[in-house]
Formats: sequence, C-alpha cells, structure tokens
Amino acid sequence: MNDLSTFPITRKWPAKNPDIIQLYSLPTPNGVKVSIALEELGLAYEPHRIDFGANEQKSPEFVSLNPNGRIPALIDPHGPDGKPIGLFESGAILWYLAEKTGKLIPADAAGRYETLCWVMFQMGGVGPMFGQFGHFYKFAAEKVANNSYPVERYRDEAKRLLGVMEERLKGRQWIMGDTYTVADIALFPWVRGADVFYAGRNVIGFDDFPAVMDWLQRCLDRPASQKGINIPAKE
Ligand SMILES: N[C@@H](CCC(=O)N[C@@H](CS)C(=O)NCC(=O)O)C(=O)O
Repeated sequence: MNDLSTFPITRKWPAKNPDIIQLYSLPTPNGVKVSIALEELGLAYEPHRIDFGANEQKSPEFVSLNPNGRIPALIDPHGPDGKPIGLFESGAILWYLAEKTGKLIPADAAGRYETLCWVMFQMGGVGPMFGQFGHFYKFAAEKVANNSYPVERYRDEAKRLLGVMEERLKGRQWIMGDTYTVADIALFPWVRGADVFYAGRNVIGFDDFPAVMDWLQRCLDRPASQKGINIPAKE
C-alpha cells in the first residue's frame, strides 16, 4: 500500500484507496480529457470533485499539487521507478498515461511525435481560443455588449482552428488515422464544449465542418467517452 501523506492535497481530499490513481477534477473540457483516457485505458482511479463554487482549485492543498490552481491534477501512486508522482496540465497527464501504458499512442516513434504535435495544437490553440470565445460569448456577454471585437476575434479563431481539423480529418477516422489516440481525447471535449457549454454551434458554424462533426460523433459514441464525460459526478 502506498503512502500518499507527502502530498498535502490528500489531507483535504483523502484517498480511500491510496494504491490507485487519484484524480482531482470536474467534468469540464480539460477535466474530462483525463477521466475519458482513464476509462479508455481501464485503469483504476479515484475521482475527487473540486468545487469551483468554493474556489477549491485555489486552496493551498490543491495548489500544492498544481501551482497553477486549475483542474485537472492527478497522483499516480505507481509512477516512474514505482514511486508516487504528482502531475498537472491535462496534455502532460494524457501523455504520461499514454507512455505509462503504451496505449492511446501509435507504436512507432514518428507516429508518437505526430500525435504530440496534435496534443500541443489543442493545448496551445483550441483550448485557449475556444475558452476565450466561451468567456466573451457566454460568460462575460454583458461586459462586452458594446464591443463586438472580442467575440468576433475568438469566434474567427475557433472557425480557423476547426478548419485545420476539418482538413486533417477528411478521409481519416481519427486524428492519427486508424489509431484512436490521446490527440482525439484532447480535442473532442473542446469541440463538444463549444456547443454544450457555450451554445456556440451556430455562431461558430459547426455545419461548415462536416468531417469534424462526424469525428466528434464517433468520439462521443465510444463507451469510455460516455462514462468519462460525467466524471467526477456530483455526489
Ligand atoms: N492548460 C490547463 C488548463 C486548465 C484549466 O483551464 N482548467 C479550468 C477548467 S477547464 C479551471 O480549472 N478553471 C478554474 C480557474 O481558472 O480557477 C490544462 O489543460 O490542464
């Protein structure tokens, strides 16, 4: 049995089973990437729900694991050399899980680097741009009621990025062709989120990207996606 007491976060969110992966998250686009990957991989894990309403992601215990104060974060009691490891940043967590298991990434080195490019494309492009679109279009709509520029700027970036994905997905089942990878898992919750969380389907023009929409449906149809997308559930 592993001792996770060196991780202060476990004082606020105690591990029932310290021998399995501890996930600190919420079902947001960044959060569900990790729960979906864990479900795909069939790894045992214990989800802890971080309450944004109580600003728990900025609590000293949470920040001790992720200095950036944002979900998701994770502890694997069986990290490199069998020692516990703490991780944050969803892209890094996805990559760690893929390398740990040798799954959700291609077998060859070139394919792995190509997958990493698409994970970075999500982390540096799709996530931040879609997130800003959602902020100005939905959450701060009143603050920018007299200035259409922020919504237009991020709507156009969202469209441009979907255009990049559309070209990539034409004639491909998944981002990496026949292999379902962490690149798909990084990207699809953000495309879904632009619709489900931001109600931006029409203003972004989802129908202009049929290959992306077909791929999104294929991603959503996977049993692991159906399960992971709601984790951590409300108690
Ligand atoms: N680049 C980070 C972004 C994480 C992030 O922005 N998480 C959001 C939820 S999707 C969050 O925790 N927001 C709460 C806050 O900013 O206080 C990642 O991919 O893990």
